[in-house]
Formats: sequence, C-alpha cells, structure tokens
Amino acid sequence: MTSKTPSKDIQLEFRGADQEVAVVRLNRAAKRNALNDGLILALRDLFENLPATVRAAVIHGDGGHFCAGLDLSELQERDAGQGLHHSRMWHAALERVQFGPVPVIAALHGAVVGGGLELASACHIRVADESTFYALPEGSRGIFVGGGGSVRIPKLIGVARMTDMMLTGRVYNAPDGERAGFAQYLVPEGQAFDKALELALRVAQNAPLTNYALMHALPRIAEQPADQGYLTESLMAAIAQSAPEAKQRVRAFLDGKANKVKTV
Ligand code: 1HE
Repeated sequence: MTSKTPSKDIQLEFRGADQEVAVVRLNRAAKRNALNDGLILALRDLFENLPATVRAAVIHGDGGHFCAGLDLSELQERDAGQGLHHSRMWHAALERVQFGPVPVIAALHGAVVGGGLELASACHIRVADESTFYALPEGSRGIFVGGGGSVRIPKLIGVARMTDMMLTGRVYNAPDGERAGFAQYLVPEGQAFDKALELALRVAQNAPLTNYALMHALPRIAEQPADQGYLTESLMAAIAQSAPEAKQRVRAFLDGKANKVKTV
C-alpha cells in the first residue's frame, strides 16, 4: 500500500501481513537523492506521522545511489545565524529518525556520502550491498558536517577514521566499510533492500517495549557514567518485563512453544 507523503521526492509504502513495516524511499534519483530542505522537512514530517500500526521501517534510495548528501545547489551564503538554524533543522529531522517511534533499517547502495552518511548513521541498522561507498566530501567542499555526523559517525567508526576521511577525502568501499563499522550487514549487489526488509519484518515481531528500550534507553545508557547506566538499565528492565506481552513470551518458551536460540 502506498501513502500520501509530504513531498514528491519521498515515497512511503507499507509491507508485511499487517502493514507493519514502513518502506521509505528517497525518490530523487536524477539528483542522486541529494537532500534539499524540502526533502529533509518531509523526512521529519514522515517519521513524526507514521501510522500507529507501523512497528519498523526501512529507508532506501531510488536509482544508483542511496544519497549524495546535502543538495549543494541550495548552499548559499548564509550568515552564522542562518547556518546554525539550517543545521538545527537537519538535527531535528534526523532526531525523528533515530528517536522516533520505530527502529529504522537503512538499505545502502552506491554513494552514502556527506549528509547521506549522516542520515544512514541516524538509523538503527545499516545493510550495505557491494556497490556501497562511504565518504565525507565536506572537507574538500570547505564546509563541515551539520546533520549530526560529528556525534553519530564517530560512534560507528571512531574519531580517528572520521578525521582521516574529512582531512584526506578517503573513500571506503563496501567491504572496508563493513570492517570499519559503517554497516552491520554486507550483501551482494542489489540485495540490500531485500535483506533490510527481511530484518524489519523480524524486528517488527519484537515486543514494542523491547524495541523502545533499544532505541531510547540503550544509546542514553551508553552515554551515562556506569553507576547511572546500571540504574537506568534496571529501571528499563523492570518496565519491560512487567508488560503482559513479556510474560506471555516467557511462558511460551517455558511451555516449549517458542523458538530456541540457534545459528542460521
Ligand atoms: C547533486 C549532488 C548534490 C549529485 N547536490 N546536486 N555531497 C557531495 O559532495 C557529493 C556530490 N556528488 C557526487 O560526488 C556524485 O554526484 C555522486 C558520486 C554522488 C554520483 O555520481 P554520478 O556520476 O552518478 O552523478 P552526477 O553526474 O555527479 O550527478 C547527477 C546529477 O545530480 C547532477 O545534476 P545534473 O543537473 O547535472 O544532472 C549533479 O549535479 C546532481 N548532484 N550530487 C546537488 N550533493 C547537513 S550538512 C551535509 C553536508 C554534505 O552533505 S556535503 C557533501 C555533499
């Protein structure tokens, strides 16, 4: 099922037996899915207004690339105040992706560069195909990351690798990118979307409170001093395990009616 979206450059569909997975497609292939202001705001609005039936989302790009980053044709002479507000607009939109209602899985191919990498790093899982490459051309364009990249990207690959990418223009190919930590899954060319959808359908089966804890509690616990983190963990664990759904799931396992843990 396709839904009306706030911009022609973004498309929203629903997949799964109960339409539980939202599929968000950047739909601006002629411009390599470069993110203009309208597209960033549409992304924010879309994640703010996902139907309550949705339990997970996939984001991917039309054409040969995931996303070429900031639409450079909109980059004008901004004064410091305008630049600040523009960057804060990106922050607000990507916050909606990271701390929105559901886990988001990015299906990556081709260019994942600049703001495209910032968008991918706001997602919870990244699946890359063999054509994927990662770069931060901001360094050579005389600008800096502004979409939360300086906070999120070092959490994936470390400060040293990000510094190198921006200083030298280094481009990571898909296998090196997976080893560096950009993506958790590497699949053959053309298969990133199918793998991401498979994972999203699985994620959508989790108890909603568990997904909530992973999206909202885990990254905050990771930022807390250990003694505070342990307490937050205990509070979250107590809330999650008190949900009726958690009790049903544990009962099902004890009754031999739930899957065992096994390797695939
Ligand atoms: C664009 C953009 C863009 C393509 N803004 N128009 N990002 C960059 O510095 C990356 C710039 N893009 C590229 O390096 C290449 O376009 C790609 C490697 C992504 C793809 O190459 P290719 O050969 O497939 O496409 P192309 O011929 O370069 O581009 C096709 C069209 O898309 C062309 O327009 P046309 O009217 O001549 O057909 C390009 O101008 C256009 N296009 N990328 C605007 N980014 C919150 S701060 C974030 C800061 C950043 O993201 S800085 C990094 C910006």
